[in-house]
Formats: sequence, structure tokens, C-alpha cells
Amino acid sequence: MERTLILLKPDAYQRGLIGEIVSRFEKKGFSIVELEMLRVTSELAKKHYADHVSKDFYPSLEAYITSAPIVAMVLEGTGVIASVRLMVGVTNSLEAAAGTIRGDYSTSKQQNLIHASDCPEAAAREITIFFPESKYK
Ligand code: 3AN
Repeated sequence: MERTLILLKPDAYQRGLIGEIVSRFEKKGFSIVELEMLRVTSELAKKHYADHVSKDFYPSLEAYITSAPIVAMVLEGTGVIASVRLMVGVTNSLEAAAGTIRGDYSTSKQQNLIHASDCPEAAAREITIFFPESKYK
């Protein structure tokens, strides 16, 4: 069974959208197999965003992701990685289609509410970072 890592980022927490977003995935029919609220540290941010650490937007990305609690979860289901990416919408929320999470609830490219793994290799890497003890790695 395929799995993906989801992060509901600080703006989702601060805007009271955690329940709304979790509910979309439950109604779609995916299973939540791990779920935890945590505060991302600078060290954890650098691990998760290893591909972005050298980019000019990284300092503000780290400041954002460490600014308030997040909710990390692992969703399971057939085709869950690609399907969740469709439900999330493209990175720039202004361009995200209506009906997607970013398209419906965000106007920002950086404060875009949610992260979802983009391929099986990323999912395995990211699940290990956020749930090192998980049997679903
Ligand atoms: P996605 O989350 O859509 O997979 P990635 O992995 O390319 O997007 O980027 C990770 C995160 O970095 C994004 N969710 C966003 O918060 C931030 N980000 C990406 N590109 C930019 C950019 N050009 N300017 C500011 N923030 C960015």
C-alpha cells in the first residue's frame, strides 16, 4: 500500500484550518496511519528542505516553518501520493485550481498551508524524518 507524508504548516494551524484539511483527506477515503502535532526546529527544517537550503528564499522558508506548531501525518491508500498532490494544488496558491486546498484557502507561494510528498522516494525519506519510529516507513 502506498503512503505519503503530509505537513499542515504553521498558517494552517494559525488560521484554524487543520480540521478542514484533515477532513478532506478522510472524506476522500485515505487512511491516516500516523498523526502528530510538533514544532519544527531549525535542524529539522534543514533536513526536510535539504533541496532548498541553498536557495535565496530558504531563510524566510525556515522562519515560516518554525514559526508555530505544525501537524505531520502519514496517509495511506492506492495512488495516494499523486492523488494528494492533485488535492493540494500547485506551489503558488494564486495559480492553484479552485477546489484544491491551496486554491481554496491560500493566496501565497510560501505560506501555502500544506506539504505533500511528490514521489515514492521523497515519501520514504520524509516519513523517516518525521516518524523515525514508524512501522509505516
Ligand atoms: P511544493 O510544496 O509545492 O512541493 P516545493 O517542494 O518546490 O513545493 O517547495 C517547498 C516549499 O518551499 C513550498 N511549499 C513553499 O513554501 C516554498 N517555496 C518554494 N518555492 C518558493 C519560492 N520561489 N519562493 C518562496 N517560497 C518558495
